[in-house]
Amino acid sequence: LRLENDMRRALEEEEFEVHYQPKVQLTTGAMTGVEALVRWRHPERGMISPGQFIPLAEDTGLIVPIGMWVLETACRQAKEWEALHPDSPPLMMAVNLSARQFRHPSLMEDILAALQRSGLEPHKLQLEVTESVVMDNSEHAIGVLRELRKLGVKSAMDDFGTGYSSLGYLKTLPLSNLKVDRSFVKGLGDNAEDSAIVRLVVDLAHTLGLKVTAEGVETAEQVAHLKEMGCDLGQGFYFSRPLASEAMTELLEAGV
Ligand code: G
Ligand code: G
Ligand code: MN
Ligand code: NA
Repeated sequence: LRLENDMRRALEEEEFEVHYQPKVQLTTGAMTGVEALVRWRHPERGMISPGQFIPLAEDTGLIVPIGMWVLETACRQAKEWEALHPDSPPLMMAVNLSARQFRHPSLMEDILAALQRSGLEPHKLQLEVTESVVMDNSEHAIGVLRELRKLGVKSAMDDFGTGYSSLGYLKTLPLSNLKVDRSFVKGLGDNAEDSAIVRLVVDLAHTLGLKVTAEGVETAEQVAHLKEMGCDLGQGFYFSRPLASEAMTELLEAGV
């Protein structure tokens, strides 16, 4: 209860921060996007990770205003970084949407508002939703994804392989990217099952016309396997941990 009350105040007190983790094109090594990851700098408890407070924010509904703040902050940041990243391809800003945000009636309005207020072009924004969210309420989910596509906003299925996707249903979803869950990436090379699963997801995604991102990439060996499989993008500690905005700005200024 204490944490819940603290969270209600945290937005006004500006205790939330957004950190950014690079996504790297595996063939070139170029950073082509970042994922926005919220952090809470609590005045007494220090940094609280989203794993600890997002579930509570989801239960209380506070995820809607917090998520809106993250979205707008990330869009403004992406607009600011555009100038530092003039080479093609453009830098894609990915933002996570939780189940409650995805179902909220004001979602499309909120996204449009964030794009308009920041001036970010819709095709430079990608929204990451988990498998269970998209598979949960199919009619609604398809409707939202269609509207996003109409707007030009990209969408990714996060943590793919951990839920229960119907492959037939996946075919009908207007997505642009699949993110292979890090639990499968972890075993690449050592574990025949994990390697087979990742290869399958890469081939499936490409057959469906989607790009694939491997999450949780930690070793050069994993990168080699992913390249051999034709995986498009990698994200993980091997490339970079999530960085505060100042650190990411330095990285972009250095021309990475
Ligand atoms: O950064 P970390 O590994 O602690 O993130 C834990 C979980 O919190 C991840 O599943 C991530 O997707 C989620 N998360 C991080 N930032 C956000 C956010 O801004 N909104 C939502 N809904 N989830 C987030
Ligand atoms: O569920 P989601 O994929 O959105 O979770 C993103 C979280 O994963 C980030 O908060 C980040 O801290 C964590 N993460 C990013 N890269 C790695 C990695 O290479 N290994 C592990 N174990 N976690 C990672
Ligand atoms: Mn994510
Ligand atoms: Na993820």
